[in-house]
Amino acid sequence: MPCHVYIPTPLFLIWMSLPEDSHRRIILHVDMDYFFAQCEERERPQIKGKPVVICVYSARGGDSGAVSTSNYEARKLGIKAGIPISRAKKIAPDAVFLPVNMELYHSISDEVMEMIKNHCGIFEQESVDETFCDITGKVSDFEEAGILAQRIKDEIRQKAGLTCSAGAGPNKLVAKIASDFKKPDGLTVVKPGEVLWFLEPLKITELPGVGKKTGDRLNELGVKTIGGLSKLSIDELIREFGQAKGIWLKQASEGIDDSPVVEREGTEQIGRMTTLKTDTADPDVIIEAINELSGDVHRKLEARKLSFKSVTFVAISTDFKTHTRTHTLSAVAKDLDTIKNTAHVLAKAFLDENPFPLRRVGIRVANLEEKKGQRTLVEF
Ligand code: DGT
Ligand code: CA
Ligand code: CA
Repeated sequence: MPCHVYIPTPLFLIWMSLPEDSHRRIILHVDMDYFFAQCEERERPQIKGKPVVICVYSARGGDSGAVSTSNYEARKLGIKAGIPISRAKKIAPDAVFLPVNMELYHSISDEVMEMIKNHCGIFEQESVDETFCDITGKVSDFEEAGILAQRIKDEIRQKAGLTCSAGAGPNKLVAKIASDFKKPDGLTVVKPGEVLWFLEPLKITELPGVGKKTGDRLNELGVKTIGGLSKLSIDELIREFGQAKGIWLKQASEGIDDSPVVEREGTEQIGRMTTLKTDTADPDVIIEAINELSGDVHRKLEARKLSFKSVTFVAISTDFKTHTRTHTLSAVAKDLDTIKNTAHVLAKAFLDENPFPLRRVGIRVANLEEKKGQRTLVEF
């Protein structure tokens, strides 16, 4: 027969529970809003307010291909990632349709990720527009996590002119779901004690890793929400989905996730771009811009103790077309002069061939390695 006896918690028990608390993590996830489309809006302010659709055209020509993403004006009309371009054009013939420009999105991504990284402890970029940060060592509680997240959002808005959505939680799983909770321009902080309450009403497909197949099977079992999923027994889940997935689903439904935020070294490239004060084909103006950009890129390399093996000059002409010229060195290098001099040669060669005005220029270094290169000579 169970008997309930009130036992006041002795002080030493509260003290004993502290070491466990100190293992608590505070994880932040930042995801840029309608990223490709927002980058295009920043580049062309005149299209803001209109539906904007970013298209991946297939090799078949015409309008064959799919929508990569769209801004919120286009989403309201039903134009979403993955639908055929031809369908999007039927829905909104007057929308702004643009081809993907990865060069632009990567350079803006570098710009934003650098800002976030400067605020974070451990930083793990997950894709072109999102990142995890372990900020346990940077803030003392979830209140402060919210303040830090707001500061990062403000900086991205002021310096890059872009909005993003952020989520903070006790692990990566909860932080990621939280960043998606209010979009666009959202900020959601989920404290450890609120995790179950937060997850309970959400659709199972909100769990990253639950795709259509698992979602459909769970629906057949009568499960629609994460709360509903948490009520299935571990045995039932293992029977349905196998050992590994069954255990994962059980834990995820309870907001449990121990995966660490892991710094990824040697991201493939580091780049910087700038918009020229006026559209120009003047080599002197372009060389001056290159010198400034090279300095920025070099500082980023130094900060991460990386060397590089290739240098790219990027030019965006007034018709928004992106042109690139790359040179691969015969050995890794790490110095500013190699970046600058290589970029000068590439830019001059490009301008000789293409004497039209440029709107934006950029520098990118790639094939990054942990620093060991000593070369200072430019080789062509
Ligand atoms: P959001 O985060 O809901 O405000 O909107 P997005 O557009 O940022 O969506 P997200 O975070 O899933 O994806 C980031 C970028 O990745 C997006 O701007 C375009 C690209 N992307 C997303 N889904 C697809 C897709 O199905 N196909 C292609 N080609 N690109 C995609
Ligand atoms: Ca996004
Ligand atoms: Ca994303």
